[in-house]
Amino acid sequence: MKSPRKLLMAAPLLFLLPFHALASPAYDDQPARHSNGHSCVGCVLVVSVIEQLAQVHNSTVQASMERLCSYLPEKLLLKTTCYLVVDMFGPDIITLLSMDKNADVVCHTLEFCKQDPGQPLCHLYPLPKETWKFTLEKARQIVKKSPTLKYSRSDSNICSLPFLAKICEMIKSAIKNSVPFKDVDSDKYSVFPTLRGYHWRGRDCNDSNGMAYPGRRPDNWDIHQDSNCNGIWGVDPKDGIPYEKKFCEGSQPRGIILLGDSAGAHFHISPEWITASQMSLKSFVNLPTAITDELNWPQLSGITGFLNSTSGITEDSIYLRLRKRNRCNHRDYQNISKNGASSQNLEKFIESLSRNQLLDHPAIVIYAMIGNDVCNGKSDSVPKMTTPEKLYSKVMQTLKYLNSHLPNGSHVILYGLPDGTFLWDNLHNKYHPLGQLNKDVTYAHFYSFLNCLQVSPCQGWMSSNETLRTLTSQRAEQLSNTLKKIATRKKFTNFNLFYMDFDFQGIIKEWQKRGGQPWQLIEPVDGFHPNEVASLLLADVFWKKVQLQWPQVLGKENPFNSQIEKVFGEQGGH
Ligand SMILES: [Ca+2]
Ligand SMILES: [Ca+2]
Ligand SMILES: [Ca+2]
Repeated sequence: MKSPRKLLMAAPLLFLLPFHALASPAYDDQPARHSNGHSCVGCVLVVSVIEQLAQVHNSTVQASMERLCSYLPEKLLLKTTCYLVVDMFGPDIITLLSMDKNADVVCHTLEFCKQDPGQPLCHLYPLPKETWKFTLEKARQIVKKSPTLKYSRSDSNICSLPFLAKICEMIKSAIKNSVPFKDVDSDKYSVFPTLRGYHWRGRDCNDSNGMAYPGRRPDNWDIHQDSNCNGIWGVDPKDGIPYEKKFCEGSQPRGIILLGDSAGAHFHISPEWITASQMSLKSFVNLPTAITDELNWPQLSGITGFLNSTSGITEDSIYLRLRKRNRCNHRDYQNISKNGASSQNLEKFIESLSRNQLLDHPAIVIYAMIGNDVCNGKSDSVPKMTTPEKLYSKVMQTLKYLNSHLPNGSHVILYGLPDGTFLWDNLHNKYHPLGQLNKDVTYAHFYSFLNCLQVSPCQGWMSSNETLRTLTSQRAEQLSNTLKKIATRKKFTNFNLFYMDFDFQGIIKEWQKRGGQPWQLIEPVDGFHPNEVASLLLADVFWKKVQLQWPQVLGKENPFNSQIEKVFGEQGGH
């Protein structure tokens, strides 16, 4: 009987995805020594939440598990899967938790966490008072007697489960190709939001016509139909002039394209999903959307976001600013980002970028591989970092690709890497969302748990080892200097090239001026990514700098903006 094991794997799947994504196994050609690292993190998260829900509601573990399942939406079969898992594994978890075993012990007993020979013991919570070996053996004895644990313990692929197969395929295909799952006319633009749909690039206004898509030069001035999806088409009955010609000709429309990593795609795990004290039915409403966007929220990102910020900050994304500057730019955005992306693997998905050199408007391309060239989860982190030489050759390759694909008159801006030492400095002694209830898990604990399992998104900066943090920052600086050198020395025929520092220190100062604290700019669950506020503040710094130094990049303000608004309203929205 193999399926129960798979079912149990399915629930943590929700929580595993992020860590999978962070550690970028898709690009990992060397299998991690702790092959079960992600399962271990997922198990510890889920069991912690169950334990804390029981504590918050002063309920039994059984009731707490049912409560958690009842909160989950039915979409993607989340609720059903949860109940199946409880049926199969609830009894063991109940037995262990009611004997005061913590999540680490439970997950080691159930073998989601394993201590490989010669490897350290990985745990999130403080170790039990009795020796670990004794505690674990006792727990295993108890579970052995349990009738429910007579299944195969071999690791299996959850995607082989019939009811998860389809979801898995959808997610896998979207992740692999970075092109929309639903795209009838195959122009890489979709009418469906997630699975690389319009959350990632402008919505297709005609999904049965591959020659109608955002960013193209209007076909015959869009007299009969909107060929570039900017919502502007038809003829002004007063003078017989096509609106697209009247409002957009000479306005130099342009799109915004991001080549980025998880930070650019706005990776975000909602703290509500793991905070027992605030958990309710509302907490998981957005989980299915997030899962089908690879736990990214590009629709709220600083570069290509088009929705109003959820954080109360009033700064707009770069895309919204370009649209405001020239309404002819409506829907012309592409977020070509991937979790785990770096200069070294961009070539594997750059072809998902859509720009026709002859038919489309020029674009502003932002190259922002801000971490993964120095960040990895390996315990010997430094030798795995990209060298300046390797960076140079891959970035030149990328730029040559862009030069042969971007319309003439485009602009490319290379972003430098930040100095990530602010992560440890600002977070290490703060409580992680899982540790807030009982004041037992700080970010220092959380980081060391991920490092131990070798699934950390950035061993180099998320480490108590100051020498390692300094080395990581030094390499990041060298890589930034290499990018700067390329930008000042190299010329390309179809675009101008610029370099910009990734000024995290600058936005920290700006945030402090507004009365905020630096730690409030970092994603609370992963303790690594810039959050929505940081992303929008960075966009603000970016915009102001470009406006001041290279205004030609942004193009002119379109004097017809208010008329476009009058005739076309929201231009078909996003
Ligand atoms: Ca399409
Ligand atoms: Ca189309
Ligand atoms: Ca149009």
